[in-house]
Amino acid sequence: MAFQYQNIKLEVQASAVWVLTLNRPEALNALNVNLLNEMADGIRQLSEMKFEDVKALIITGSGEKAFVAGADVKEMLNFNEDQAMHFAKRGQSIFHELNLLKIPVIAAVNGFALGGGLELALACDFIIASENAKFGLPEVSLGLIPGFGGTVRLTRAIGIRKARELIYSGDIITANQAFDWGLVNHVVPISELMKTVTKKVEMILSRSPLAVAESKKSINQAFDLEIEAALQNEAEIFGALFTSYDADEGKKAFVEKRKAIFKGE
Ligand code: CO8
Repeated sequence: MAFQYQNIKLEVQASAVWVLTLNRPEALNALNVNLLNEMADGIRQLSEMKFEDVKALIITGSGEKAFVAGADVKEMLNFNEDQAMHFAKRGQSIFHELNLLKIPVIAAVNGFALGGGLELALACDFIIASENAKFGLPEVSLGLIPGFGGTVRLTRAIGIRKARELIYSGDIITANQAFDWGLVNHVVPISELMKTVTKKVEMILSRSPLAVAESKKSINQAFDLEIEAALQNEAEIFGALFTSYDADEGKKAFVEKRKAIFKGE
C-alpha cells in the first residue's frame, strides 16, 4: 500500500512498517510549502489508520546526499513577517503531530540534516545515521533562528550548552560527533542504514506495542511536567496498563517460559 504525493513517498513495508521518504533530491529534499502540506496529510493518514495497519514509521531522504538540507531557502526569499511566522508555525505543528504519533518513529538520516531537516529528525523518537551524515542548525548564517522547533528540541536532546554552541556557531558536525554529543543513537555505513533501522524496528515491534506506545506517551509528557507530576503520571500509566491484554499475556508468558504473543491492546 502507498499514498501518492509529488514531494514525498509514503509506502508500507512488510509488517505494517511505513517509510516516509522526503523526495526532492534536486533541492537536497528541502522543505517547501507543498512538501510540508503533503507531509501533514501523510501523518494524518497514518494517525487515522488501525493499529494492525501501522506499527512504526521510518523517515528518510531520497538519494545518498541528503536527509533534508533545511527549509527551502529559495521559497523563503520573498516571505514577509506574517508569512515567515505562519511558515514557522506550520512546520512546528506538523512536527508536533509527528511527535504525537503513538507508534515508534525513527529518523534514518542518510546525509545532510540541516536546519528544518535536523528539526524534523529531532521530532522523531530517535536518530540512526549513516557515516556520511552531517548535522547542523545553520540558520544564523542566514540571519535567522531555527523556526521549526530547533531551539526547543535540540536543547532538550543534547543539553543547553551544546545546543547553544551548535546554534550560535551554525557549525555543521559529522555523524560521529553527533553520536558523541548524544544526538544520534547509532552510526552505520550508508549501505547498512535501512537494514539497521528495520532491524531495530522489528526488535521494538516484538515487545508489547501498547507498552511501547505508553512509554512514548510518558516520556513525552514528562518534558512538560514538574518532576512530581511526571512521576505521578508514570505511575498512573503503569497502573492502567495492568488491565490490558498485553500486560496479562506478558506476565503469563514469562511464568510459562514461552514467547509472549502481544495484541497491542
Ligand atoms: N533550500 C533550497 N534549495 C536548496 C537547499 C535549501 N535549504 N539546500 C540545497 N539546495 C539546492 C541548491 O540550491 C542546489 O540547487 P541548484 O543546483 O538548483 O543550485 C541543490 O540543492 C544542490 O545543493 P548544492 O549545490 O548547494 O550542494 P553542495 O553539495 O554544494 O552543498 C549544502 C550542500 C552544504 C547542504 C548546501 O546546499 C547548503 O548549505 N544548503 C543550505 C543549508 C541551509 O542553510 N539550511 C537551513 C535552511 S533555513 C531552515 O531550515 C529554517 C527552518 C525554519 C524555518 C522557519 C520559517 C521562517
